[in-house]
Amino acid sequence: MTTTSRNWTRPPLGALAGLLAGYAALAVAELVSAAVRPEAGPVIAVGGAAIDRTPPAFKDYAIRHFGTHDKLVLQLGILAVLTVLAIVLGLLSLRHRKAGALGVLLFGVVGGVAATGRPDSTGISDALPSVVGALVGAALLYWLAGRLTAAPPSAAAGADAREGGWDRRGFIVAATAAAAASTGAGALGRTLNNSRGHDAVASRAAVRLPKPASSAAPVPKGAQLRVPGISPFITPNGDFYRVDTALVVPQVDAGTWRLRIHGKGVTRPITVDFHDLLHRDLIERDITLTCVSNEVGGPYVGNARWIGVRLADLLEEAGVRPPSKGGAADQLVARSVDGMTIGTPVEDIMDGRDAMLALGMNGSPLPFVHGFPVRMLVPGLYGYVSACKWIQDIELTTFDSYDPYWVKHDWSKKAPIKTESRIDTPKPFARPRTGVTVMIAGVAWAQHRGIDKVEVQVDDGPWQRAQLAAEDTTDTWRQWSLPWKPTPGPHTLTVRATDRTGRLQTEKRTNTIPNGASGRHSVVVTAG
Ligand SMILES: Nc1nc2c(c(=O)[nH]1)N[C@H]1C(S)=C(S)[C@@H](COP(=O)(O)O)O[C@H]1N2
Ligand SMILES: [Mo]
Repeated sequence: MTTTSRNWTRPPLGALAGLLAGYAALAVAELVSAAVRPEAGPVIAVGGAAIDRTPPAFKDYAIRHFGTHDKLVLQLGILAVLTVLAIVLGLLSLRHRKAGALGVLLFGVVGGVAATGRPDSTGISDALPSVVGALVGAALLYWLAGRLTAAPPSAAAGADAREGGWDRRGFIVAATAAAAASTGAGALGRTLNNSRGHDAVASRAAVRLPKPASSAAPVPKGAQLRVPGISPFITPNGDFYRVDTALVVPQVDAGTWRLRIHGKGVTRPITVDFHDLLHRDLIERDITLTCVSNEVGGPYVGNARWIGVRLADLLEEAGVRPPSKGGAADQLVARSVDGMTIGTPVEDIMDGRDAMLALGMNGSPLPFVHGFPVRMLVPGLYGYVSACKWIQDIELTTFDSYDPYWVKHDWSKKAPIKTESRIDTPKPFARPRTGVTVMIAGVAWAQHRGIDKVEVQVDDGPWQRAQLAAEDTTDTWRQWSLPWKPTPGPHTLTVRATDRTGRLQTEKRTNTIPNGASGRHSVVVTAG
């Protein structure tokens, strides 16, 4: 009787001990990370390390399928794995107390190594949250497992407790106390970590964007077609796609932010602060940004009105010359506060286009997720080779001597945006009414070259010229539309654009890796 009851209760209690130890470890780690850096917490560090090591194809898959939720999915996945491991270690500790505790320590070491190995790591102290958390978790597991295997102190325990052959009272007291203490530590850590962002939030709220010295012309009236379902010409900030490797959105205080420009061919290195930038001559420009991970027909493209400082002006002040004028550096490497590195051709930045350090997006300071306080933008280039968010350092170097982050991950060193077009409406599998005219409409882009023609094909019919919306600038996308009266049954609608260099959007399908997807967008609808 006694043995059955022990066999029945002990494994669940062992699992519970493991879970409590894991919970305590994470809670303590959260608290310690508040003293070190929030980004050094074990889940963030392991998640970040996972992102760094994910093969590009899989990362692309994750971005496509989870979109902006990819990071949430990753963190939930890590927590799920940790939960299983905690249970396993709890069960193990019933038989081998030391092994269970050592197992917890081992995961602390893994977390610590992950944290110090991240590109934004500030040193060995980044290992502390994981290691200290694991020490506490290991000690707790060792103690709890001891209660589960020890005979109860015969004087204090009643007959019931003795029957199971374990210290029921000691376990319950220790478990309850540990759960309460962990919750307290975790909550305190969370609060401290969250309060770190307060200065940054206040500094953003205080920003007043001055009137630009060079304003953008108003968006031409005809640039926005009145077609339901088409992407708005200007993408509101809240709808603008987000792609980056940051599990914790950097919250930079504009008041302490600095940007340094230095490196090869820089005769006068400069450091600017936010106030300096804000009070220079500002330009305002409409620029359509596109991610290299955007599939044909995909959502990772957006158009905004940006305000910033011409990057070429700053580079000239620093004494930089483009390679075509004898400059020594052909690559500009931008570094962000989260350790991202992005490499851009110096020639492109200095060839007269509106490459900028942007401070404003659609009339407000940059949102935190889009790079507050300052990001880079270069019309015509995919984001991963031009659009460094949370920028803090610019180094002039050469393509031969340095590979930035994405290039190390198998993407091309240089990547101009490919001519592309997308059908926004009708949506795939829509059911338009036979014989009733509907609008086929969408957007086309070939930044810095401009869109000259968009054509639509219904099934295997002739290519029909769509009506183009008014052009804002060659750096922005262009809307288009074509009325269509469907005949009954299924139809495939396909779109293709021609850019101002006369180049027709290729029908050849390529992957997003290494330098952007190509091919034509099709939508299948059925008229009934
Ligand atoms: N610091 C930092 N900047 C970054 C990235 C990043 O991961 N980290 N991703 C780049 C990529 S791949 C793109 S497409 C753009 C996306 O900018 P958005 O998120 O504002 O749309 O930012 C670029 N700048
Ligand atoms: Mo991107």
